[in-house]
Amino acid sequence: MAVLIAAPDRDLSVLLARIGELAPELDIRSLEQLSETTDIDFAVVWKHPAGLLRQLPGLKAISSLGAGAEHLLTDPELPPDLPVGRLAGARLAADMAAWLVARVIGHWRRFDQLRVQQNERRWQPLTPQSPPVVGLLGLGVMGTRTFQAFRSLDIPVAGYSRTGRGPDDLDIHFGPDGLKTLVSRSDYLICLLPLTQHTRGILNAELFKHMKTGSVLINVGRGEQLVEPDLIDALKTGRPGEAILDVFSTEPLPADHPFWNHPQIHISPHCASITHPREAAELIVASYRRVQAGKPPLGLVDRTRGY
Ligand code: NDP
Ligand code: OXD
Repeated sequence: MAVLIAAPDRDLSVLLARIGELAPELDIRSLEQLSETTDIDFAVVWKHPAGLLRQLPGLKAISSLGAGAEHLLTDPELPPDLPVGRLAGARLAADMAAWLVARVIGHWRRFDQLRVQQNERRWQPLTPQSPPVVGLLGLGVMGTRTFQAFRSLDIPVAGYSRTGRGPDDLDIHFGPDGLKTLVSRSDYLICLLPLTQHTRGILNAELFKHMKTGSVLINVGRGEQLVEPDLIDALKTGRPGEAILDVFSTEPLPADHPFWNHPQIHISPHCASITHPREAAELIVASYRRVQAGKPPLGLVDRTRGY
């Protein structure tokens, strides 16, 4: 029995070495060592090549190498009853929270203006405005850790989830009216939703109409959740006033895409939080041990719900 780890766009050397230290008895293969495939019973994949799953008839379970699993659920070759897991560890969530706190605080406290003043040798302390209200769309592993990070700084937070589930001490909205209420209160609206048939295109012209003038949209969920032409139009109205985007419908963002040099858009290349090789190694070993014991993999995804 063997585990395949397939992530063509990642350097897996640290991950594979760490698994070797943690569980030297495991037969771990990468895409480069794929001559024999019938004995692979667990695969951990990220942006796997088309056709890969067809070559793995012995799979008992599969896991995303990251938090999002939509890349697996949309593979037409995914066997219908195969349990699908994901790796959403504490480090991944903490890195996401840190990134979002940095983005919001840097914008609120006007770090870019301080740089301008430095360039002009101008000594002018900037008095902070009252703390902004942060609205979180999605209160799962990533959203909950992000809430805790903002809460620790006494920044007001409100949240939105499908069922109204989320941290006990958070003001949580749900349903279409709940979404409008949350959006209309937020100075920074952060999308941390998984990509599903219900969240595809959720950041659209209708939602932007409810945003505060001058507010900031931050998307770290998935690019397909944003209707990109709607955002370009909405920025002209000031609702939102700016957008901070880490994920895009097409990645890498094409060289001629209008987002690159839009003055109100700040982009990053899908790196708000990236699976940590050492944390992933521990989670993969733990997940495989569960599968070997006849249990579901870690972070079992509800395939009907889509996350
Ligand atoms: P979880 O599955 O733990 O949480 C999902 C959350 O979204 C839950 O609160 C769920 O609500 C809510 N939700 C799902 N569908 C809807 C809907 N239709 N309407 C309202 N709320 C909904 O996911 P994670 O927190 O672990 O990760 C979220 C996403 O973050 C990932 O899927 C990935 O796309 C993205 N991500 C991006 C990274 C980056 O670097 N840019 C890094 C890591 C993750 P409920 O609980 O009520 O069902
Ligand atoms: C993830 C990601 O889903 O990096 O883990 O986007």
